[in-house]
Amino acid sequence: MNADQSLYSLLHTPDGPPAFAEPLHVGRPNQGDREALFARFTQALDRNWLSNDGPLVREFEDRVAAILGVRHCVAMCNATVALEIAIRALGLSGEVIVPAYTFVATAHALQWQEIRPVFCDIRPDTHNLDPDCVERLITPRTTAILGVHVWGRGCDVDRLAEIARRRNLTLLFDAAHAFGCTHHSQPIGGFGKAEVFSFHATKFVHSGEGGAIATNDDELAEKTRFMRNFGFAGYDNVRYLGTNGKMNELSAAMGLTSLDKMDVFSQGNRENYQQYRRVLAGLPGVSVIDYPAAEQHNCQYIVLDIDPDACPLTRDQIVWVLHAHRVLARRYFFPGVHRMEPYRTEDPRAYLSLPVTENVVQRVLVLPNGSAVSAAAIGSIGEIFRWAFAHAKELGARLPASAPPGESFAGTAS
Ligand code: T4K
Repeated sequence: MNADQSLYSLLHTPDGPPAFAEPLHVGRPNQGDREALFARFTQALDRNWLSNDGPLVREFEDRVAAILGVRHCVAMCNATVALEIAIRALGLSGEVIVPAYTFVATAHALQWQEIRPVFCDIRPDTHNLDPDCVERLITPRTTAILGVHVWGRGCDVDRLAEIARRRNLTLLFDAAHAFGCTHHSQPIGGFGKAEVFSFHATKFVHSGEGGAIATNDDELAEKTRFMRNFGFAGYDNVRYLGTNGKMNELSAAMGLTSLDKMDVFSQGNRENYQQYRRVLAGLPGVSVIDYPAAEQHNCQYIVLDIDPDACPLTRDQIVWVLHAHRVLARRYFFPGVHRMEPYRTEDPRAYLSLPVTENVVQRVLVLPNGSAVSAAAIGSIGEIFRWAFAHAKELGARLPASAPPGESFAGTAS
């Protein structure tokens, strides 16, 4: 859908240009100290050792394991490959229960290995797996439950662990969002058989591209170390089917430099989170999801819940307005993994058993956060919201109620 010029002048407050000269992205990397980064690059270059279990990767693993309070951290090239390796090393097969409300990589890591992801509904208050639904989906082919700590808020770990124990299933977690977060005051990382983290550029702590398996299981750690290196257990000795999942030294340098600033990033994120709550307070139908006060949290994601019964604009109309101002808000994880290929073709009726997921994907809006986002920028975003809500009648009549797909959407607005 193309919006005409007058529509865009209508969107710009107050009749002026977009609020931001440059796009404000969800997922701009948190930047660590450049001198420290370049010093580590120099070390790696001086050593002439750039990959294959190098000293910076080892240091990164040791520091991550210490932060998570686990026996082992096995660093990988990204979280998707780390998930694939964990799934294979754990010997999963048949069916694995996963949320449909997640980034598509969670399901792909299973399907890639011809394991069927069985999509499970979530709880509206946590956006995480609903244990009652999990229980209903178990069949004789089920081998595991793969929970996702969405937005870094812990799954109902206790109930999932109880179900897994009682039904003899493996429990593992996709903790891509949850580095630096606790659940019941324990660091996320030590739950289930293994937890997988992402250190992608958009994550709270990042190594450009990167991921890791955290586990307290010695055997699993050893096996996944071999598997990330083609299965080699020394020269000429291949012990397992393997792949190339290695983290390289330059990524580890970036990861270590990011870890150095972890506390600064989380403090900045938390201040931004509180600032967002202040500037959006009182807008009808708009709430910023809570992070439990009793837990540590990285606050990397600013997640809005837009209540269609109370908000004068649809969630997607708000996206139109924000994109027109170059605030590239995201509808994570629209439209739900069950509506993406190949899953949609395999089970076109999956949505019927996912009512909460179906509802949540229509309501969620993620706003920019991280060290690239200033308090002043958040103030301007608040003004855009207030202006749009004050003109909701006119905007609501002119803007399409739903958004066109990603590419053209972002393209039109920039
Ligand atoms: N499980 C879960 C639950 C996950 O959320 C993810 C990844 C994974 C598993 C897999 O982890 P990895 O294999 O990636 O380690 C982004 C991230 O790429 C993805 O890592 C993340 N989750 C997901 C939630 O968000 P996209 O496709 O939505 O956005 P992307 O990568 O195009 O980046 C978003 C925006 O960030 C860009 O529009 C611009 C900005 N950006 C991005 C990069 C990479 C920058 O400004 N600079 C940059 O360097 O997936």
